[in-house]
Parts: sequence; C-alpha cells; structure tokens
Amino acid sequence: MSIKVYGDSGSGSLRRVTAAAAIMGVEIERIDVDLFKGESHTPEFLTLNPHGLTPVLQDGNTVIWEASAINLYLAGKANSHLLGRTQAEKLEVLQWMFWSGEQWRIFSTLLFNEWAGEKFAGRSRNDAIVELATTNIRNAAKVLESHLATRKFIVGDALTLADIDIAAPFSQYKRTGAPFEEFPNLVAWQQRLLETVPAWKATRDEIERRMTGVVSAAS
Ligand SMILES: N[C@@H](CCC(=O)N[C@@H](CS)C(=O)NCC(=O)O)C(=O)O
Repeated sequence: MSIKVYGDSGSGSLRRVTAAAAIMGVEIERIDVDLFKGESHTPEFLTLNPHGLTPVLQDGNTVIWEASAINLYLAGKANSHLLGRTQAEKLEVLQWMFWSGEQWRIFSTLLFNEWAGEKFAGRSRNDAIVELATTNIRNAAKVLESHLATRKFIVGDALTLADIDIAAPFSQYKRTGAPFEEFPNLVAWQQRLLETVPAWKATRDEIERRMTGVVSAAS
C-alpha cells in the first residue's frame, strides 16, 4: 500500500515533506488538494485533518498532519540521517524544528496570509499584522544569522530536517516580503541548499510554477 501525501504543489509546508521524502528515497503518492479552491475544507478532507490544513500523510490507518511530524515519521521509517547522526544531534534537530514552528515559520505564514488575502480575496493587508510578523522575523533571523556564521548547516555538518523546516519560508518570501535578504549568512545558507540538494531546488521550481499559474489566473 502506498504512502499518500495530500497537499498543493504551491505550498511551502508540502515542500518540506516532498523534499524530505525525495532526499530519503521514500516513495510517496501525491494527492493534489487545490488550496486556492478551498479543497482542504471539504467535509471529506476535514475527516483527515480537522484544521483544514495540508500536508496530510496517510499510510494505511496512520494519518498524520503537521509537516514536521510527517517528516519525523518518514525519517524514522527510513532510518535516515536527516534525523541527525548522534543522540546529541537528534536532540538538536528537534530543538530547531520546535523553534522553527514556534518562533520562525509562523510569522512568514502570517505574511503569506496577508499577501494571499489581498491577491485572491480582495482584502487589504492588515498593517499591524505585517509589522508584528516582520519584527518577529527580524528578531529570529538575527539568531539564525549568528548561528550560521560558522556553520554550513543548522545542525552538525550535513543536511537535517532542521534545515528543511527552517528553510521553508524562503519558498514564498519574494511574495510575502519577509526581510531575509538583510541577513547574508541566511541567504548564503539558502543558496547552498539550492545548489547542493537537488530536491530542494526541484521543489522550489515546482512552487514557482504553481504560484505563477494561480497568480496569473487571478489577475
Ligand atoms: N503547521 C502546519 C502548517 C500547515 C499550513 O499552514 N498549510 C497551508 C499550506 S502551506 C494550508 O494547508 N492552508 C490551507 C488553508 O489555510 O485553508 C504544518 O507545518 O504542516
């Protein structure tokens, strides 16, 4: 039985899973959910994830939502080094994954939602949300900038799930206006991932194709 992963190819959260699966050589069956048509809010989809969010993994009777949890599940199955190579590294990877969810990605999601609301729903941006998100991104980016001054990857000397989680907001930053380009070490690390991890580049390109299509359909 195949491992199904539901999501929209324009989604940075789905990208975390499709990139990790490709890197680990785990075969998945992609099930397209068009977020721009609200397909994650149908009664059927809500039985998979009551939050109406993607990605969702279905492996037989196992259903998991939250991309980080999905990646931990896949990496556990594959016994992958993306989890970290030693016990100390594994804990550090988890530390950065939790940090990424609570202190980092959420603010880019807020910016994306403001951009998408304006672009697709005709709502004006809420300046207070944009300012709060941008300030928090700058504060967190300063920590990353200093962490990456002496490192090629977030943990140890190789790619882990921590890089994938933290790099995901780069998927939309040219649309959201997240101020990543103020941080040269962060930009260099992102560029290094694009140049050395083929799945990271391929999934970036997939997002760009999808987003170009939905934006041009809406204009
Ligand atoms: N914390 C969740 C975030 C998931 C999320 O925000 N997914 C977006 C796409 S990137 C989504 O499905 N949005 C659909 C909606 O808001 O209706 C994760 O990491 O998986």
